[in-house]
Amino acid sequence: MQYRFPDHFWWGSASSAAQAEGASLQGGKAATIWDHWFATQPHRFHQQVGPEHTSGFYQHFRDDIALMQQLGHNSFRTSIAWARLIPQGRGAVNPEAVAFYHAMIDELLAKGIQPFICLFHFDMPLAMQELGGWESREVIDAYAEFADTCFRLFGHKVKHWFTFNEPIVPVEGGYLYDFHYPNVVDFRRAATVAYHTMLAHAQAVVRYRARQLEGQIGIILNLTPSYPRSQHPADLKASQIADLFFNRSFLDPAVKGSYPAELVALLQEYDQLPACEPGDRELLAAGTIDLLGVNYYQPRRVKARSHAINPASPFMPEWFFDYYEMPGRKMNPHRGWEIYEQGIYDILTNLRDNYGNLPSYISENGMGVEGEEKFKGGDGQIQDEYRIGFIRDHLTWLHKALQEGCACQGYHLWTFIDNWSWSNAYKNRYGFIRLELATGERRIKKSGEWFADVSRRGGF
Ligand code: BGP
Repeated sequence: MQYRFPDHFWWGSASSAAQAEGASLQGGKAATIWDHWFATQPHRFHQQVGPEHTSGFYQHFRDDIALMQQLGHNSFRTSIAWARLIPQGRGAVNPEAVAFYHAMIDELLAKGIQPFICLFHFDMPLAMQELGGWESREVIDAYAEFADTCFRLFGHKVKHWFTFNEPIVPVEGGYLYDFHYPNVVDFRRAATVAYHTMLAHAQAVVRYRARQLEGQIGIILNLTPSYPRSQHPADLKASQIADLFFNRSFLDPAVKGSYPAELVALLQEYDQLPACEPGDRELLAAGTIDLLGVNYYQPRRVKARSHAINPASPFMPEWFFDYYEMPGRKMNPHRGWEIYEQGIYDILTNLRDNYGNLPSYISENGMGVEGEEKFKGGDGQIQDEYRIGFIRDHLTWLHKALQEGCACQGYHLWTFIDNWSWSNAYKNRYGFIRLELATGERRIKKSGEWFADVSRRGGF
């Protein structure tokens, strides 16, 4: 074996409640912003397929968990839907949801699979959005109550908790670039949402620690290294600022308990700072994490801007850099994303050198493929050699990082089974398992068989 991984390495995959459960208005669950947005603007969703059309984990979780066992999983991450557990966002707890999540967690444990549970994966309850979503401090308090309810109900079974998945995405999607509800484009409101999300995160961490449970709490961030076009000072500055906006805006408060001074100064200079209140600073400092989940798909390449900014245009991060297309970059042509395996190593060594080498794991990595049915073999199985290569090459760089002392404890693929992905619906398939939309039939892809073997042998 060329690449052997540590004995207790976490092998598995990740999913989320809204993308897997289905039953989006059943079992006592109330609407999220996704149910609402689809009901009002279905044309914003690929082929007008909405959040009801998932793989149906709510009904099929036992069969699906049996498949996870076949895939050699020793861990699996999903989320608890706030709007299922506490339909109005605060107040009454839904007993059907309590029963469902207990049954799901018990089933995972019975199959030797550690549940990794995230508390917010883009799925704001509509009732909370109506209060202003993350712009409202009331919603922060409601989220902290929800998180504490989860710790009280499931904290003796679940040992790995995550407050948020990719918290920057609802900021970008909902308040900057118009790809999530509520479709606002306004940087200062985006900054408020980002800031309040971290306050909510910190409150949940404080609540978790107060319960003195045996387990760890962390956050999952999509860390996208910012690579400069050249070593010219203007390109370097562009990449440093992109890094401040898109990585350090969440990484620094989560790991160090405070924001980078350069980011605060920059937002102050452009009058974009969100309002702070007494006690915020101390709360953030108390919200540092035990464990970091890293989602990594593709790098961000940038260069100094080549055109002047229209001073009358809205303030945007792109005032400080242009995107850069590197000649000869390796592409996943089925998704239109660059593939740069070394990015995983660069992230982990950065965490080692600049963030105290805190415990981390790769919580999402994966390859989306549009039109994947064209890769079906004669017997109907998806022959996804490209995905095997993708995973293997990323694991090779992860292994190198481990050899050099990085504290990375596992690798989860996005995702277990082809799933509904927000406004992209089923456009890009990512799963170890093929889902036939018409019949609901599940079939392990070639990559799933390969991964099961790697996880059982502890390497390749
Ligand atoms: C990640 C999200 C996932 C999933 C994935 C694939 O950023 O955490 O929820 O959606 O991206 O995205 P897409 O379907 O747009 O390719």
